[in-house]
Amino acid sequence: MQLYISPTSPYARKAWMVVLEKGLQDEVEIIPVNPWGSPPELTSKNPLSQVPVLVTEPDQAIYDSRVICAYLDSVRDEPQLIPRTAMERISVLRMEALADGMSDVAVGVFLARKDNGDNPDTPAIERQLGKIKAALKVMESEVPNFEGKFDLGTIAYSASLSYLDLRYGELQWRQQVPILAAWFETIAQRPAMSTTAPPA
Ligand SMILES: N[C@@H](CCC(=O)N[C@@H](CS)C(=O)NCC(=O)O)C(=O)O
Repeated sequence: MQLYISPTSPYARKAWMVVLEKGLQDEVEIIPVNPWGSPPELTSKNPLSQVPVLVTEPDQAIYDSRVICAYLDSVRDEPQLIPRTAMERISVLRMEALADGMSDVAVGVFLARKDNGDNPDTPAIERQLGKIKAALKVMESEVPNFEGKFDLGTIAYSASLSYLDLRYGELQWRQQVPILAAWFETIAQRPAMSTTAPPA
């Protein structure tokens, strides 16, 4: 299999972390591309020109990151990153939705600020930034439930928080949510986190 990624994409990082946590690294080749340049090798597989894309067979490409993670979790049983029982499964998928939603906002604001040049943030951008703060608070309130758990929900939280470190240093998110920050420090020690870190 081949996983097309961009080193800065939080969605691609989530999928790559799942590859590593599932022990599939020898079966998945990681291929970096620049999705913003709409390279034919990517658009031929995903008309949206977005990463990640997982190619499972010569003519079989899977996207987006949620579908890829669900597929990878089904390739082998252990470790189970998406629980099989209904309510636990929904809880993990809801965490993934919150993390991806925070990434959607963060990536969107990063692009909007580029368009906005040196002008102050517009009210629309400020509203979006408020969503990041609200999402962080919800994530923090859930830390007591994690109890050493490492599943697709916590992988998704890790990937999205790492994107804040990459693009939003000025937000100083750790100061707003110290319990979440302390949890994240323990997660940051995992090899899947260091292997997928974007180049400095
Ligand atoms: N919902 C998608 C979002 C993927 C996404 O937005 N990827 C960005 C990189 S962070 C991308 O490839 N953007 C290029 C573009 O939209 O042209 C997923 O979860 O995979």
